[in-house]
Amino acid sequence: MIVEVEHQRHDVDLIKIDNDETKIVFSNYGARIVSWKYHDNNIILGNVVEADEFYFENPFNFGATIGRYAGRIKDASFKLDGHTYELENNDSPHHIHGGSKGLDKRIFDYEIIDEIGQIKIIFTTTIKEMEDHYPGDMTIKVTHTYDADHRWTIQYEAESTKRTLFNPTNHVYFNLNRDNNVVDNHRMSSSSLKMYTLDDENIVTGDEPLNFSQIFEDEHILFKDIFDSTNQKLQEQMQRYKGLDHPFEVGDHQLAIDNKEFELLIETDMPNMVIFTFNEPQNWDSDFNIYKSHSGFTVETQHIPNDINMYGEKAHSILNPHTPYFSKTSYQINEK
Ligand code: G6D
Repeated sequence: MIVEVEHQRHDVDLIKIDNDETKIVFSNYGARIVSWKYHDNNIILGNVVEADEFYFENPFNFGATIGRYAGRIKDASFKLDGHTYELENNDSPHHIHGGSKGLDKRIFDYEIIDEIGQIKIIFTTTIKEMEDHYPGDMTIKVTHTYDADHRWTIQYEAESTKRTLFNPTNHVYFNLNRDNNVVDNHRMSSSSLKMYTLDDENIVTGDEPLNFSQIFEDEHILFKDIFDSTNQKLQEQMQRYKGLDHPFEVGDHQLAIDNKEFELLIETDMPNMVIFTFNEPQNWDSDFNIYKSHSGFTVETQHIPNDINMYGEKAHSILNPHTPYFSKTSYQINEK
């Protein structure tokens, strides 16, 4: 495996890893993935342009590390230890993606470790309570590892000076089609798939999740069959959102997504995955916007969004002071 660094403008670096059949590129801007190719096939979105301008402008958080809190927090507000914290309502009236000072907008420091059979990039940054209005100053480490088996692993490590919320994810969009046509032909497979429903403002309802094993009676489920389902509750969600933008509970913390040529295996220690099928990309008025509805899908591993307002002190996203946070997710690509 070979690794090299390319410096762009605005302090943005690209860290390019070559593993023969596959090539992957990361950046210090948002500790993000920029490109992942299997031979000539782009398997993630964004790799058409490796330019810094694209990532600064892009409103869809392509490939970025998202935090402190990945999903929406209802009414941009939460209570912890009897104190009410008001966050930025950047998805008015709600808060999303950690706000405009979130991890995706930061230039991280980094160090490259070239080991036998794998290359690690350790990205580090700090975030202060004055910047994003969550309690506590934090040190954050995001390690991207790429190994000889074409597996990309992300490890999140963090520590806070005060009791706070921490629920990060990565916002990469995949498309396994050689022609990069819409992802409706991709299948998702897991031993169990349960989808949480959303109200009309993208907030988790807390209702019993929809059990896909009962609706589809198959372990392999086509995205198109989900979009066109005649199951009343699922149809209502698909009509409202024009696709998936939903948290799932996934059997054994493992999900496979495939088309005829490739299979993507996702494993995580997180209990939930938010699957978003890029439903309305047309709202971005830019020459960079070459995307249409369902041009890609995300698999954002995390604790269920808005857990702090649903479960209070029992929310898993609460991080105690001076207590190390750790979580890990991997994505592996195989050619069939
Ligand atoms: C997240 O859930 C959200 C979407 O609603 C949003 O449009 C996207 O990020 C950019 O996945």
